[in-house]
Amino acid sequence: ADDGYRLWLRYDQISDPEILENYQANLRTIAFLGEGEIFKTAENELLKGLNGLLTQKTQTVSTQTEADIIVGSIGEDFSFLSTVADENPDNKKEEAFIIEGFEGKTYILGTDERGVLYGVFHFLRHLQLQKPIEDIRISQAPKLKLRMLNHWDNLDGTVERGYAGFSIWNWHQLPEFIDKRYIEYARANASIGINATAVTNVNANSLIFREDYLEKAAALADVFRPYGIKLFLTARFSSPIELGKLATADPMDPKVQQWWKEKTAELYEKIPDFGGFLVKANSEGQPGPQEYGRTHAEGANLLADALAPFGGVVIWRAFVYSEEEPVDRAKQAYDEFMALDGQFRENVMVQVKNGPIDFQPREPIHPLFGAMRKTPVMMEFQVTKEYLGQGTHLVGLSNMYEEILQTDTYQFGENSTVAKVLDGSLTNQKLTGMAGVSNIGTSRNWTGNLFAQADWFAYGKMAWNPNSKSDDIFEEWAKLTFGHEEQVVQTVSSLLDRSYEACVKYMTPIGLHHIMGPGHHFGPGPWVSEMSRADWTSVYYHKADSEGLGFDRTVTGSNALEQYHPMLAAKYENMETCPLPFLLWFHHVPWDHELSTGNSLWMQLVREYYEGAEIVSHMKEDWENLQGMVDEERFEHVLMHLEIQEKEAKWWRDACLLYFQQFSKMEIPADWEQPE
Ligand code: GCW
Repeated sequence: ADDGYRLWLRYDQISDPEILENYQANLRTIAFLGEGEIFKTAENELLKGLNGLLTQKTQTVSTQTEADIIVGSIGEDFSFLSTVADENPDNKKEEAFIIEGFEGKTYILGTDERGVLYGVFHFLRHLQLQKPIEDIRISQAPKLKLRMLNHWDNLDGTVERGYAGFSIWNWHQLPEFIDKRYIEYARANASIGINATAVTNVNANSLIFREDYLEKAAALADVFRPYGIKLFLTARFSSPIELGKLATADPMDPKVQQWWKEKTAELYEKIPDFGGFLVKANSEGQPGPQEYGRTHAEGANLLADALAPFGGVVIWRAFVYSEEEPVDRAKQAYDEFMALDGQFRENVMVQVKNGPIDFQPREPIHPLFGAMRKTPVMMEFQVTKEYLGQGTHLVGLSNMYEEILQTDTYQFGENSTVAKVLDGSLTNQKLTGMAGVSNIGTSRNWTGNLFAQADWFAYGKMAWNPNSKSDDIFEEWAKLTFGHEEQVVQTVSSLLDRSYEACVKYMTPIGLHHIMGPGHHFGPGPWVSEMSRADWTSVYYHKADSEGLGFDRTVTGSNALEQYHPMLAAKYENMETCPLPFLLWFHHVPWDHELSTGNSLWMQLVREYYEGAEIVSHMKEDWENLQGMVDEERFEHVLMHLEIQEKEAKWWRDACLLYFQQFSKMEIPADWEQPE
């Protein structure tokens, strides 16, 4: 047993004897026609994978004629393959691959080394999934260029909002000691197409730029490079003061500009393929250009100018909110950034969280998607689950990713989904990308909660192709992780599929948000807290009173709605027609108001809280039925978490309903029909 350490890369022998026999006969020899560090990784991975999946040892041969599998570059030599010959534009993009069966041989070809590596991992998955290889014909290119993880890992080993133990980066022992985990980490990421990582927290420490730390970072970059992964670091805006001993960090000060130029040059000397800086500035107390009366654009451009000669990029986060009491925190990022569109250098990307508040179980899309169009806008998704049960609850995030990515922004006419905005096709952006806040830690299975591995996997898939379907991802992950037994696959997929909606219902149904306990953000806390700032207490967000519940963001309230395209705003602006999942996000609704379901708001709230908790009980029962079909270790691991989740879903339900009942003064009828 490995406690789940192997993730989805479990190359155990193919279980179906017929399929195994077929693979054995057709995959005996490989010709590797290429070279380079990443190509070599692809070679090793393919051999390692095949030697696990098959009983025979795969032989390497030097000529195509002798080979069953040919690994190389897409090019004219292979124009006899339909995937090469056809005018598929994807075949010319960077990092693309094709896999095709032709006259008894299998071809795995890439446009570049990374493409080959991704093709190899895809092919191995194809075999793990026990799919036929005869007529295999796959052609893929990533839709987004930067597919990135953001670690909120501090240099002292703690992880902000991390629920899987401590940071896997052992800064103390780097650069000499290279933990095997770093390699396994790079490999797991490469297997799902992730090509960049920022290893330090956005609440950054300027120490990372000290020479000894740069050596440590360079050692990590060396480990990641053969897997096609670029290293990024987070930059603390005040570093010139803290590290450079300058009196200011003002972006207009020539000494400050010089400091960043020199620091960046030093970085590239140590890490020639360094990706760039990820920055959180003027948000939650972090230093930034506004302290000097400068804008986000002026701050970002300072770093962009330092990086430009080396081809690096600045990723500037739009997650900002001020210390002053805001009218509506949901509006601030749009207000600050829209005015700056067009003022950023070419090598700046703005990274926007999926929703306008902060990684809530469910949020409408962030209004900046599609609105900001002269600047490349990047998605920031959460993979860790700060407000979604953290390391304890089973909540498949893929459905949330899909819901957001498939939402229509209407910014370029109908069907301009967030996915299309991100891939640059609507905005003509050259830089495109997605970031996921990592859920990885020192826990033996990487993510603490075993099912959280599925979120890491799904994130990679969505970054590769934002039009991916969660249902496919769930089934694939289930098979790769737990094998092919039908009931197991069905149950695992269905747990992932039902869990997101269940969580939204037992935590924040009908558009409620940010009613978690203050600070830790785990359990329920809709009541007034002792926190000093108005927007740090839940009552700010739910606005419960004797009249009703919900945050009025229409014209009669904060009018955050006006930040959306009028066609999207029109969907939400009317209380009668606003989709239920967003009703209390945009409206203050009277308790006895009759909703489209025929229930009063109060009864709908009761129903959804009960339904959410009920689904978790069913999930637990379904899992229990797998006893004996899943190895005991993982079976117990998941069961214990589900038991906690069942208890806590009821805690959420009861705490929130009892709290809101003080305002609604309405009963839960004794004879009401509880959801099944
Ligand atoms: O959700 C909030 C978290 C902070 C986090 C911040 C951010 C890294 O509570 O812990 O800080 O978001 O995204 O910057």
